[in-house]
Amino acid sequence: MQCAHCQQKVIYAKNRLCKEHFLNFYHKKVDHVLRQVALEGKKILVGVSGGKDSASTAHALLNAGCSIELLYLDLGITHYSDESREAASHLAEILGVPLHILNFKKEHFTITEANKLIQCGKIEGAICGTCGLSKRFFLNKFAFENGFDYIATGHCLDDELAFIMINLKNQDLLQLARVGPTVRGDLVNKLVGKVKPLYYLTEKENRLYAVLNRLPIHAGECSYATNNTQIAMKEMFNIFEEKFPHFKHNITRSIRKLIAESVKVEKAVLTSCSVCGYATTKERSECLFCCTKRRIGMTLLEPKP
Ligand code: Q46
Ligand code: ZN
Ligand code: ZN
Repeated sequence: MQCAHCQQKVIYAKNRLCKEHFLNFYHKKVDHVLRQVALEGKKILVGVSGGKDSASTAHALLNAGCSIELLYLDLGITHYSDESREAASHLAEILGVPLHILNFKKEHFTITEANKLIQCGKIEGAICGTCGLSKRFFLNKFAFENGFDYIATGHCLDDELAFIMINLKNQDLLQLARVGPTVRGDLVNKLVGKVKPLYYLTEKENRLYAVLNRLPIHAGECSYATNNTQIAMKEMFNIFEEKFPHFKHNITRSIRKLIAESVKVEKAVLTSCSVCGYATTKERSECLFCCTKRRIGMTLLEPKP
């Protein structure tokens, strides 16, 4: 099949694009997000996981002329963390940018330790919730302490749609106010601004971008992914997308419009956590992360029967 714009062979069938036109299409989608934030001359921290989405984020930001450094969070998940850390190191080498590594084992608890406590009923919650909370906390803390202006993550259209659907399922309309490609920083409350450069791109497009640019990626999955609601939802959306092209894009756009028109959210009043000094809501003197850390810490110290 021939490209819709030139004589070259198609490599992306959905939009009938050759390699060159696919890369143009991809960079335009990234530019669309970057135009919404002024990143020129700003110091950007990219959270990398060793996977295709964050690797593509780092590459696309460099291509757009941004100044980036990478942060890899070592979650301490047996095998998975070692292999993904290697991919992240290789990526930093290829891109020629600094890589920082923050080890959960040194900071508090590993995700493997937390999961054991959840499995035997010593602490409540789902492991992916604890993992996500810890990742967000450390990404922000590291960026704030090291003077970064923005945090960039590999969140893409699939993540956004899954986030929307989970909150609709849970009837948590207030959470829906968090959708969108950028979040403004609030340095008084030690919150660094966030940007999702791949917001308008799908995981499939990110995988193709990573392959075309020969980016080192770790394709293995975390051993706890089978319990991840987001991943289960994404698999269903892929079936819809196959049957109804642009399903993900159109549904996300429609829901964002509905949210903008109907969900009125009062901005939460923030204050400092009494333990770590980072942001928490005025109703909760200890932030959610410190509360989780304290519960896990207390459980680990409990004497064995
Ligand atoms: S790393 Fe962490 Fe994921 Fe593993 S424990 Fe769940 S959230 S599945 S993207
Ligand atoms: Zn072409
Ligand atoms: Zn705290």
